[in-house]
Amino acid sequence: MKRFLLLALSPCLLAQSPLTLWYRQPANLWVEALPVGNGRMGAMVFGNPSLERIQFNENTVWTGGPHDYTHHRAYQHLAEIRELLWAGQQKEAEDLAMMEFMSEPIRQKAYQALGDLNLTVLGMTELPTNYQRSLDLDSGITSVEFDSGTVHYRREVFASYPAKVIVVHLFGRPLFQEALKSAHTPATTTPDSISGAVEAIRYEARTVTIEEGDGVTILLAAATNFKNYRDVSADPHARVEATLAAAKARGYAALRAEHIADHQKLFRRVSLDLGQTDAQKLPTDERIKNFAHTSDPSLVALVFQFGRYLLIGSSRTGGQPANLQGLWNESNNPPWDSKYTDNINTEMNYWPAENTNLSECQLPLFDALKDLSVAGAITAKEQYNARGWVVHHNFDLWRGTAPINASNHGIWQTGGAWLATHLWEHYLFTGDKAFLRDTAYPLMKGAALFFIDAMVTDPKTGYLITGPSNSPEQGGLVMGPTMDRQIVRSLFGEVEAASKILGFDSQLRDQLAGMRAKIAPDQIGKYGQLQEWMEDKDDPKNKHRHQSHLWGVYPGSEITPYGTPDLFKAAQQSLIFRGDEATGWSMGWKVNLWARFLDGDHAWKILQNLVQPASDKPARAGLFPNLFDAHPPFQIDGNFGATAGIAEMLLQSADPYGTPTSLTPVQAGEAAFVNLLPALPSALRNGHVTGLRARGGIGVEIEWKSGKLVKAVLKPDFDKAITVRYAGKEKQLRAKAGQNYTFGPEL
Ligand code: FUC
Repeated sequence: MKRFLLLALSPCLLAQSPLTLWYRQPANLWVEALPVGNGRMGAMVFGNPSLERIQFNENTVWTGGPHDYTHHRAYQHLAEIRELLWAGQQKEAEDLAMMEFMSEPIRQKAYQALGDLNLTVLGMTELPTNYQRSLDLDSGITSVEFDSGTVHYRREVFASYPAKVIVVHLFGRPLFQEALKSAHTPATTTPDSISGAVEAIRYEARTVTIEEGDGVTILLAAATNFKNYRDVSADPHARVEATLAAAKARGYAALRAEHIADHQKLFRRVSLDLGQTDAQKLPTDERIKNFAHTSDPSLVALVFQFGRYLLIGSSRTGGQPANLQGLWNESNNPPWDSKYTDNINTEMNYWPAENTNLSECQLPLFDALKDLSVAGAITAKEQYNARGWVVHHNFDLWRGTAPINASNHGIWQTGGAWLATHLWEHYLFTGDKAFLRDTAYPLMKGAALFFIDAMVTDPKTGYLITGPSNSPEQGGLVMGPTMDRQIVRSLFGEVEAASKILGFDSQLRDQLAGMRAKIAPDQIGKYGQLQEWMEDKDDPKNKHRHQSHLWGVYPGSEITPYGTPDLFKAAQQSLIFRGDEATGWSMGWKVNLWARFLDGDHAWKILQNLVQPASDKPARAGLFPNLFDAHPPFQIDGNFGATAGIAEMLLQSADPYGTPTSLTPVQAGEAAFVNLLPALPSALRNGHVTGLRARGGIGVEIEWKSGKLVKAVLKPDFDKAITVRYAGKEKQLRAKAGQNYTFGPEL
C-alpha cells in the first residue's frame, strides 16, 4: 500500500472525465504547461516531479507609466491627408500622417512576466513512475501525481478569484525547498519574496506556507502600485500582506471549497455533450494529433469548454480585460507586446462571453472602455477636432488611444466604436436596463458623437464615409473602408435603439438616423465579391488573415441570409476567395462566419484546421499540447473564437432578416430570434447542450440525434416576442418570463 494512495484520484477516472486535459509527461515548453488564472494573476504549471516550475503573472505589470499618447493639434493636418487620399496620392498621405498624426511615442507599452515559483522536492529516491498531470476544467484545479519508490506524490494548484491568490498544495508533506525568481533584474529576492520595479510599476510577490494536517499549502500573492491608468500610488507590499493574511486565516480546505464554488458558479452554467468515443481515452496531446483521422467529438466539447475556462481565468470583475495572451505570459518582450489589439483580437476575446453564459466576464472590458472614453476624448479633440471618443487599433494598460506603429495600418478609426457595440450586445443578452442607462448609453453615445463630427462626404459618391482609416492591416491608408462603414452604421442604429428605450436624446436619434441612411452602402464587385473598399479593387487571390469587410455578417448582423440575400452571397464569395487556411484567430473568425453562412460542414472544416497540432504548421495555426491556440507563438483569441464559433453552430440569435438600412425589432431589442442548430456539422450527429444564451435574455437547451433536433427548451428571463426557427420552419411565440417552452422538430 502506497503511503498517500487514498488521497489520489485514480488516473483512469481522470482520463475518462470529458472535462479534463491530461498528459503522461511533464511540460517541457511553456505551451505544454497548464494554465490557472483568477482574473488578476495567472500561473503556468509545468509539473516536473522533482522540480516544479510555476511561472506566474500579475496583469498590471507592464512597462511604461501614466501617459497621454495623443498627438496634440494633429487635426491641423487632417484635411490635407484626406485631400491627398482623394487625389490618389496614398504614399504622400501616409508620409504626412507618419510625421504629423501618430501616437507619441509611436509604440505602446508591453505586458510583462512577473516571476517563477520553483519548488524542489527533496528526498525522492527513485525515478518517478505512474506519472500523470491534468487540468480539470470543472473544478479549475490542476494536479500532478506520480510514484517514487513506495511514496505516492500528489500536488494541486489553483488560482482563487475570491482570495486573490495562487494556491499550491502538496499532499503528504514532502520535504521541499522553495525559491521565488523575478522575471526582472534588478529585483530584491528572497526564497519567499520578490520586489522590484518596471519603469513606473512597482511590484511585489510573496508566499506563505501553512502546514495543515496531512499537507503543506503554499499561498502566492502578487500586487503592484497600479490603481488606474493615471494613478500608480498604491502600496504593493501592503496589498500583498493583506491578501496573504486573509488567505492564510482561511486555510487550504476552505480556500479550495470557496474556489470551486466560485468557479463552478460560472463554469457549470453550460454543459456540452457531443458524444463519447474511444478516442477520448488518450492524453490530450495525442488526441490533438489524432483529431484529423479519428472521430473524437468530445475533443470539440473540450476545446469549447477550455475557451470558457480561459475567459473565467483571465477576465473577472475588478481586474483588467483579457489581453492578447489573456493574462498568461512568460516573456518581457511578448509578441505584439501582449497588448490589446482591437481591430479584431480584443473583441474576439469576448465573443463567447454572452452566448456561452459568462456575461459578467465582459465587465473588465467595459471598465476599460470607461478609461478609453476619457483618454480617447483627448485624441478625438486633438487629432480630429471632434466630440466623443476614439480608439485606434490598439490600447495598453495606460489606455493609449492614438494611432500607433505606422500610418498605413495604425490609423484605423473604429476600434472604440466596435468595442462600444459590445455594450449593446451585453444589453441584448441580459436585458439589464440599469446597465444600459448608466454604463452603456453614455459610452455608446460618445463613440457615436465622434463619427457625427469626424465622418466626411465622399466627393465622388456623395456618401458619408470615415477616413483616413484602413481595412485592418492591408491596403494602406484609405478613405471609407467597408468595415468602418458597417461598424458605424451598427453603432448609430444601436444608439438610436438605446435612446428610444431610455427615452433620451430624441433629436440626436433623428440626426443619427438621417446620417446612417447616408453612409456609403455595402457593394458587390466585379468578381461577385463583397467590396472591401469604396473602389472595386479586391484581389480574388488575396488570402489575408483579416476579412474585415465580412464584419457585417459576423460579429455584425447587417448582411443576412433572408434580409440581404445578394450581399450575403457576395460576402460568402469573398470568404471563399480568402480560403480555409489562416493563422489562429483568423480561423476562429472563419468558424463563426461559416456558421453565420449556415454552412455547418464548412465551419467544421475550418474547425478541423484549427484543431490540429500547432507543430505541424510552423506554429502559425493549430493547438499546442495545452490547447492554447497558436498564432506565432500563442494568442488567446483563437481559443475564444473557437468557443464562440462552436456555440454559433448550435444556436444563433442574431436576426437573419437584418439589413443595413433599417433596424429590425430583434436588433432594436424589442423581440428575439432563436435559430436552433442553424449550422450543425454532419460530423456532430448527436449532442446535448444546456445553458447557452440567446439575445433577449433567453436560456437555451438543445438536444439532437442523428443530426436532427429532438428537443429544445427556451427559458426567457423576460416577457418577449420570440421567433423560433428550425430546419426552415418558424414559429412565433409570445413568451412569458420564467416559463419553459419546449419544442420538437416540428416546432
Ligand atoms: C493583428 C493581427 C496580427 C496579430 C496582432 C496582435 O494586428 O493582424 O495577426 O494578431 O493583431
